[in-house]
Amino acid sequence: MPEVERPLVVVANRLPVSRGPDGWQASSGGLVTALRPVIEEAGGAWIGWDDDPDGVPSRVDGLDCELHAVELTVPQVRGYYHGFANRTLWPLFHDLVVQPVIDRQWWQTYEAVNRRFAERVERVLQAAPATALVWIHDYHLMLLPELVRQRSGGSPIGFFLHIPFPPPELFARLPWRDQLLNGLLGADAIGFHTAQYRDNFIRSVQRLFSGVTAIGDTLVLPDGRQVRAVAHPISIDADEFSELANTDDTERELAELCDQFAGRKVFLGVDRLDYTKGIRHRLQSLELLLERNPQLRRETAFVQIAVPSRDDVQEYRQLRTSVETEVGRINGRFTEPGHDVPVHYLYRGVSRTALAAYYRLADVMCVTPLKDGMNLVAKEFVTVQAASKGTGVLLLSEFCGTAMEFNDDAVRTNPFDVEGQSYLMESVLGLDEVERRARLRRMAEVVRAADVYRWVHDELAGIERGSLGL
Ligand code: GDG
Repeated sequence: MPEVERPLVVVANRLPVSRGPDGWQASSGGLVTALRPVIEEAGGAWIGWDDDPDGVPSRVDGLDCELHAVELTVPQVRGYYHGFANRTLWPLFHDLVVQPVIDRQWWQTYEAVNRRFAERVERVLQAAPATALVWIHDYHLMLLPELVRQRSGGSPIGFFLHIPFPPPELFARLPWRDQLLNGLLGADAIGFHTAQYRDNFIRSVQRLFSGVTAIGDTLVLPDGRQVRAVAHPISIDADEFSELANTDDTERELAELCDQFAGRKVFLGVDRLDYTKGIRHRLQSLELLLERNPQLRRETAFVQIAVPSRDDVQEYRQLRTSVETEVGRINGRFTEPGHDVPVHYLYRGVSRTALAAYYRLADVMCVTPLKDGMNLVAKEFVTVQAASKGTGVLLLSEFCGTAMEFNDDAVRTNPFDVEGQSYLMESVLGLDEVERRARLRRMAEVVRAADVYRWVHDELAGIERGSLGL
């Protein structure tokens, strides 16, 4: 556990709670799990946007943390969230996989909402029992570090970006590039998943601001203040996933799936339905694979879990239509009379137990994003497979953060090369079992050695050090 004695104030777009059939509960993600011990030790608060019509409670069972909901109007949500965050920043920061929309009204709303968050942070800090550490998350709140600095009374401020930071040539296309950099530079430490994203950020600062010096991972601003830009890869709770791999419930779900897919090799995809995840390219590769190999039409199954995401945004609705058209075409072309369809498409999330069972079932896990900050699905898969002595292969895009950590133990793919990817899908089926296990073991060791607890520790310690100018 990190040696943090200060109260912690986390600021993120969303609060870490959701309303289920039995009332409000803490979210099950790795970030919340990893922060729980820190918050319980030193006290803490979480500030985030509340979109529940009846409001969010100030505490929920199982999470010893004050919840502070920021209410936003419908036009604010439209401009700040659906607009600037998800249609301008998201595509720009994912290497223009689709074209970002530049809209001045959205930008003004983004600024206004960041100010609203800053006012709330100020109020929470004033009520805190001691100088708190403020930890701000993600691209929705890039102006917040500087706004908080102006009002914080000396609190250490950290920012973590969960998505890639683009190369300076792409970032420079944004009309408000200087304002965003200035906002981020209000932090004492800025965290990125990889050294490459951090270097992109440092190069952008140097390209756009004169008088900033970079010494290693420290930026010295013209007024002498120092800001650290660090690479801290996010991860998962490896113990939790290792346990989940072998519970009775997981075994039960797995037994059902094994019956359903008996005698077939299973390819698996698990993603939010997002155009960055490479789902269409993956399906096109599958189509080529089945076109070339008629026997595989009966001998393989492709399961795609597509978790609904951002369906208020036009590009996401279009993506859903094209993915579903693709699935229909493949099944229409290749389903043989008396046999199951080749593609099983689930447009929904599944329970964590079912997810673990699918990870165990998969012979080939396809994590093939066109661009992805890290990708936790890949880390979860290798952890579950290694814990259950599986022999699954990870087909991993070279354009995600996880690829930097797994090196050649994952089978690397370039998802833009649809045909090349289809040959890889074919060849991985022939990989030797001993070799597969050894690869899984090594990848699972990488995940265990740098799990989400380590990430929280490194981040918080880095923010403390940054605030002391060390
Ligand atoms: C962003 C960045 C970065 C998925 N399907 C189900 C389900 N999931 C869970 C997975 C995993 C999480 O959702 C997805 O995390 P990813 O990292 O893969 O992707 P993003 O949602 O795009 O996350 C990404 C991440 O932030 C963290 O910084 O790695 O690059 O884009 O944990 O398990 N969970 C359940 N059912 C599902 O069907 N229960």
